[in-house]
Amino acid sequence: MFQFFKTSFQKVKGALAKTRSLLSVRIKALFGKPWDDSTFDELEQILFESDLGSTCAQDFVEHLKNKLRTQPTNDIGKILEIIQAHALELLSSPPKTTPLVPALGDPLVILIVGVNGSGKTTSIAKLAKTFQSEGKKVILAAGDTFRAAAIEQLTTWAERLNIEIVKAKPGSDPSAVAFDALTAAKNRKADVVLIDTAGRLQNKTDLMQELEKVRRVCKKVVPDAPHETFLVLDATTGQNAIDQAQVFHQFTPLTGLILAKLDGSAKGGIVLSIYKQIGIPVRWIGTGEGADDFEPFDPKTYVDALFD
Ligand SMILES: Nc1nc2c(ncn2[C@@H]2O[C@H](COP(=O)(O)OP(=O)(O)OP(=O)(O)O)[C@@H](O)[C@H]2O)c(=O)[nH]1
Ligand SMILES: [Mg+2]
Repeated sequence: MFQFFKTSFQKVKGALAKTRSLLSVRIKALFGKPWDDSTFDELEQILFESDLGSTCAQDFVEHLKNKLRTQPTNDIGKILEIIQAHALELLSSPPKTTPLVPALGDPLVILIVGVNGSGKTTSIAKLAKTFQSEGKKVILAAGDTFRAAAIEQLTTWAERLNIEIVKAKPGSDPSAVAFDALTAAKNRKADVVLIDTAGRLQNKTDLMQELEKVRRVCKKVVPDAPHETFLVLDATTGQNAIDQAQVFHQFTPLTGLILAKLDGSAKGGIVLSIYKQIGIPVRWIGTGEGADDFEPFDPKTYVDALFD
């Protein structure tokens, strides 16, 4: 057990190395020498550059200012503690959306959405492996029928992980693939169905209508499905990710976010901004391209790794 947590922390810490050098290392240097009011402007800039966004960066600066006014200290350890505690409080705020629990005998249906190249298919493989390691029977639905390569990519993962996949010819209706996958899951008593979707269509309206249809058709087989809808965000895209989350959430109620490619990003502060601005919980983080490079999002581990 202890070994698991240690590994998980090390992985998150590794993924956040770039952000840490931009964020906590600079904050330590900033408050490690005599400071005055102008120091807080520099702090705001550092937070902004780590992708907290302006609202969130200002909130952190105000919080620290207030704390230091009532309990003045020059101890950098204590100053970091104030920032860390504030981050943890933000990340522990209750989510605005709640996932549904499948009815007895029904599979858990998770719809995976996100823009082109954000990391959807890879995240599906990672989720599948996680459920598989818990002894669950998983079925993949190749709902990105827009490109032949997308179906092939998911098929390769399914073969590698030895997981069943339901697919159709490129160009066919994704909702039909979802219907077949859910029917197969019911017949074969599978525990989980993961549905891949296209990230790019002719335009936003087409994409949202397609997702809406997939949701509608899922309900014909499993009335409450999809129980979860995860939006995959590419952490390297920074504040753009916030806009994407807002657009998707407007059309397709999201129950959680998967933040992929955190390992390549210097913008790990985006997580704080996400909680401040949209309130949809980050559920998983992607820390690399392999099926094991995936960690459940834990606020404490994240904050510890960010400021370690
Ligand atoms: N470093 C890193 N790379 C990742 C991660 N997740 C995905 N990738 C890579 O990002 C690229 C795109 O990932 P996909 O899973 O194909 O993304 P997608 O959203 O399915 O893309 P489309 O199907 O084209 O819309 C691939 O090269 C993945 O290997 C991650 O957590 N870390
Ligand atoms: Mg894909």
